[in-house]
Amino acid sequence: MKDTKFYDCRSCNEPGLQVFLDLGETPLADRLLTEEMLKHPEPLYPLEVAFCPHCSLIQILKTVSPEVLFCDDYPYFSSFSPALLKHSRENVLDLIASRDLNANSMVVELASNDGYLLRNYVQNGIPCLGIDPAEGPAKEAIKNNIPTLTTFFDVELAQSLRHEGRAADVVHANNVLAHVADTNRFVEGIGVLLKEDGVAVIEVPYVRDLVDHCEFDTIYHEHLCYFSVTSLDHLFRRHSLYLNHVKPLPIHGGSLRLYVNRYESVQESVHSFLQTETELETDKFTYYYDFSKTVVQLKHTLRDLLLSLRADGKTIAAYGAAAKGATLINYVGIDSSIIDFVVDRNSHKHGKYMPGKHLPIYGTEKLLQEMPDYVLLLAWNFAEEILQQQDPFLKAGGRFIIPVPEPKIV
Ligand code: DWN
Repeated sequence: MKDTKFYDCRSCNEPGLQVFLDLGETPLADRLLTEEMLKHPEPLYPLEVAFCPHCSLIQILKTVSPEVLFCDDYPYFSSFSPALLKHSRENVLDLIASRDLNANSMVVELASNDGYLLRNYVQNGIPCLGIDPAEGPAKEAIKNNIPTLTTFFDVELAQSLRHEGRAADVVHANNVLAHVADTNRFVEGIGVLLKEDGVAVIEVPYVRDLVDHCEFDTIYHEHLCYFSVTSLDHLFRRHSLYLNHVKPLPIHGGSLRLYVNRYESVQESVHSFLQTETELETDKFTYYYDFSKTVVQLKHTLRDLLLSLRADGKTIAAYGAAAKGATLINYVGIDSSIIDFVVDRNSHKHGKYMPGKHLPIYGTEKLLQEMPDYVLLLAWNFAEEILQQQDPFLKAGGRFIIPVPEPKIV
């Protein structure tokens, strides 16, 4: 087993992390390349995944600096997904009603991206503030009149907001808790920002879904942690915060919506998740070691399928210049000898190249133009929406390959 003595757990700070999966030296998943960048060496970083025997947190060993990861040309804009927009709107409308939010309320979103969620508060006249360090998405939010600070969230910012009288009735933090280099300080900051009776509504990918559906491609350097309810409960209690309710969600391949308060009132939903995780032994190394064997098997099965299709003279493209897609093509070894091009609706990604394998990225209209025989769906988490959208391509005889939990042609 790898020597991890230079790494302590990101949550409990205990030593003794146990590596169960090594995805190899990997490029940054959202560092899409321009023509100019292709002329220079591409930085690669180790991508080893470990289990903490003390608090059960799954985490990667390597920390790539946030300034490098969420740089000014960070390409991810949440609003390119209608399903995500609908999901977020429903969440906001539910909170406005259930917490009687009004013009005297304050809502803060951490990692507010392009205003995909806060737009719903602005439309309902509820004061809100977005915080996101990525310049591109933040600029888009500000352009759409969503108050946004283009910076990282930390305890100091939480304290200054509180002193300015902007303590929050609701703090949203979707797909960011796993991303922060200092997990404990981030959670501490949430506690500072929250009003006494406020609620933090946090969405994170659920590590059980990652294991159950072999979603190994959701492992990349932006995602430092992979949470179970057990590990989350430890994390929040360490900062006198309480995970009082948990709601499973289908978004992003399976996530949890966490309701966290400064007071303890733990509901049955949390007890149920904790009980199930104990029964499944998600607090044991073997649960994750067994998963790693499934990942290796999937790598070979998918690669063999693609190679056999190519050997039969078939043409293959890919859909979704997603971060997860970068992990998948680099770990499985899918290069331009297999995939001719990638398409994506996000125009910020057009004309660029995928990390590592440098596959060119075009608009989705290219599918009907080129009519590849097969399309590898790298954004499989939006399969329903994308297959519906690509019905003309399917009707013209095109087929999609959904790569996880095991390769399936539809
Ligand atoms: O945690 C993160 C997740 C939430 O989003 C971020 N660190 C980075 C990002 O990961 P991802 O790029 O794997 O996320 P998505 O949302 O699964 O990426 C989907 C890609 O597919 C985007 O580039 C948009 C594109 N897309 C498309 O071309 N047509 C998406 C939909 C729904 C579509 O219809």
